[in-house]
Amino acid sequence: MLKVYFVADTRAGRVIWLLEELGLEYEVVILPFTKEGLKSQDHRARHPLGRVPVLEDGDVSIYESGAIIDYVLEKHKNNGLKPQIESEHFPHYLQWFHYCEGMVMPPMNQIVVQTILLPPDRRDETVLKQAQNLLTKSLLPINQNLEDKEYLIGKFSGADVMLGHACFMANRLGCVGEELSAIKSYVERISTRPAFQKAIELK
Ligand SMILES: N[C@@H](CCC(=O)N[C@@H](CS)C(=O)NCC(=O)O)C(=O)O
Repeated sequence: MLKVYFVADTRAGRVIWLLEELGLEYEVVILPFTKEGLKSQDHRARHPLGRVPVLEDGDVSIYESGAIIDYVLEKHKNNGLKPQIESEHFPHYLQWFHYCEGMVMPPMNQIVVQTILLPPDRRDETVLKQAQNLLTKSLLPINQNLEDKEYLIGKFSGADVMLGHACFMANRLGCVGEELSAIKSYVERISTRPAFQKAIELK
């Protein structure tokens, strides 16, 4: 059975969300977001940096949320959540799928570091402001794309599992302002999906 190494309120939620959308059976190992939980020898054997998510599937062990999502869609079940290569939606599916970790997550990581992870005396207001500006710039094209669509490529897809989850996190961090109203509606839409709710409620 598929086994997901998971920490609540992290990217590991993407994997649970997808598995729930597809109705696949899986087992979850919930790790605490602590040094002992993630940087143990056992977990470093699964992920050299001691991070989540990790997916185990028999003899296969794989990390990187995007790789895991793609692996599951290719290897296990698709339900139309990944367009065929011939589809007109395929290029933009790839674009939004990779835009998540490539453009949105780097400034968001920095915001989390500067507002939550670092002790107050080590936080840097300039770094925080730069990250906030960069995140807003990165969110603008997503907002524009969603002005005439319910989901990133029109219908719900694996790209939403990646980037929709990132938009949800950005909104929760207070980084989705009124000028990004299409993203706000998108986050509300995603939040009504039962599979998403399961992933977000898992603690
Ligand atoms: N690009 C990786 C990022 C993995 C990652 O940084 N995960 C975070 C949680 S969202 C983590 O495990 N952090 C623990 C740590 O930094 O010690 C992915 O998409 O899986």
